[in-house]
Amino acid sequence: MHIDSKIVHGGQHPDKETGALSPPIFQTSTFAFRDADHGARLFNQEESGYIYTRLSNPTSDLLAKKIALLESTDAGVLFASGLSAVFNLVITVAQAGDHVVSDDTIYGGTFALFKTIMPRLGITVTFVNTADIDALSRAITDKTKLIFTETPANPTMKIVDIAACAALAKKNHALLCVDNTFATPYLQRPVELGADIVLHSMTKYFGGHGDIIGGAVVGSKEFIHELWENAKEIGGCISPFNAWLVLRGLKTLAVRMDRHSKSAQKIAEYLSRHKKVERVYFPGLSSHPGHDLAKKQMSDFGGMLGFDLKGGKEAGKVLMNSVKLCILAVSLGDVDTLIEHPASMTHSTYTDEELRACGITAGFVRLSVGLEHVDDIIDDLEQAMANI
Ligand code: LCS
Repeated sequence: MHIDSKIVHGGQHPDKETGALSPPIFQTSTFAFRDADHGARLFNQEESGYIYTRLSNPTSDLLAKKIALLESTDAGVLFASGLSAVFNLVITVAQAGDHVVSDDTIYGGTFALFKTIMPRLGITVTFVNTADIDALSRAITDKTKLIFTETPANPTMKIVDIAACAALAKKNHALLCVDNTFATPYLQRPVELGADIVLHSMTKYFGGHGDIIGGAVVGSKEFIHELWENAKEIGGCISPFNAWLVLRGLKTLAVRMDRHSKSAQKIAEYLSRHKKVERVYFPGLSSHPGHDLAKKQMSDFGGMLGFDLKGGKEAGKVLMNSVKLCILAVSLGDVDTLIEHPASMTHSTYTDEELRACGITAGFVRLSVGLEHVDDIIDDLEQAMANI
């Protein structure tokens, strides 16, 4: 089956009893036991079944299985947010005394979690450019349990060679986790390239409509069981209703990603011709350093892009304050085009030096290209550019 068809049908069937095409929402906190022994057997994991929604829920399970299927792996656990997914992942793979290598260009919230929270738990994190395989190799120690990377990276759209990172992880008995939020499995499937674990902020393209927060981790059955054992005690489960909204949003992922990608390509080309623009960051441009690699490991380039204006930060502010159709907001992957300033917003957890080191300039503007008519988005940017 093609990925488009898996996105529609994968893991889902009309309800056996009623024929309902849309899956029911099991909006319940708890599940009745048949008798006391049944309850005890479920708690003892001698029999499978539902106990309490923090542990598992049929609506969430359906979505977790579907994401695992789309990512060509076995199973998954869902969380209340993408960041909760990252936290649970790391504390499952690493304990006090262990080491994690993370890419230096990642979502600012993940960066803060790695920089400030993990060391408090005795887990040290080294930040490195994982696109530089020699640098990555040098950062790995005998305590390294996890390599964590995003590709395309938030917000610079840096492309990381997943297969090369996977080979290095294997050689060093560490696990490779790829945050696949920007690409989605429609455009890129890290497990097929050798990654062990895939993480998603479902808040973005999976939900697709800007109305939920959620996270997912998928991987091998054994790893996911271990993750679940921790997750149920930590308690950051997704709500059944949010899982259902993601199930609904996911159905249109393929058509949305096609449209996001096509419009982003056209906008990136428009921006790169613009006299007020210094540089455009979009892997679909042949000038992007990761263009060839992106062509190899992705089927299209996605809907995210960034750009520097010649007038730097002040020009960026004028632009963001002048847009009328685009919305000045963080988050991404929504129906609406969103514009934001990473250095003062999503990546304000980075110091100026850290921003410089990973190439996020003071004036960098990030655009999450939505599903409006592309010419209307360009017209809006054009009228805003006139104010600079
Ligand atoms: N991973 C990536 C690549 C992200 O972009 C985000 C959030 C997360 C994980 C965390 O997921 P959450 O907890 O928000 O569901 N990125 C955001 C951004 O760029 N703007 O606002 C949130």
